[in-house]
Amino acid sequence: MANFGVGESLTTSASSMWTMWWGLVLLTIMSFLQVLNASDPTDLSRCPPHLARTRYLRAAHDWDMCYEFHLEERTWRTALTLCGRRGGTLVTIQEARIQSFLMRSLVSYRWPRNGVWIGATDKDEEMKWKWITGELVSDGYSKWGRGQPSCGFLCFEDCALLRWREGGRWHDYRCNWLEDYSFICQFGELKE
Ligand SMILES: [Ca+2]
Repeated sequence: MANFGVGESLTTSASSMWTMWWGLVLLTIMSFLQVLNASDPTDLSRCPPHLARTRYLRAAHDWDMCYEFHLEERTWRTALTLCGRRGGTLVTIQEARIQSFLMRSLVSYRWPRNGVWIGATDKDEEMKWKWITGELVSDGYSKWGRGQPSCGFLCFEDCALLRWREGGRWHDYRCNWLEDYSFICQFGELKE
């Protein structure tokens, strides 16, 4: 009888170990899927509803932003206005992870344009570059190309352009005059 009791409890503990093991496997798979989902740029569920759900819209859930990539080429000022009309703004890149996200996206699109307008300008005060959301570029991340930005003769170049085939380095360009490039708008993700 005693032996039977031991055998039974052994069987019970083996099956509960088995259950635990499967439980762990399941938990691991679920948390892995959760991580995948949390970083999935094609999950557009929290992007503002008026934005078209095309492959040119991507979401960065880690910092709650949606990015709309525009192939059409405009001046910096027009691009700024177009983003604003849609309730967003030209993209701001205050952190390295934002630059990496944008670069990964441009690579995945095989973006056919080299120049992409970003939302930095020194039009208010020469060589004092600011994001259009107000922060000074010099206070945070930046990725200027060699010798950029510059203020040569008359300092006409007041707007920032990302050249993605140059490792995503930034250059200063004229905001308005015969300078048409693609651009990226950004929009805050809606709260869950
Ligand atoms: Ca300037």
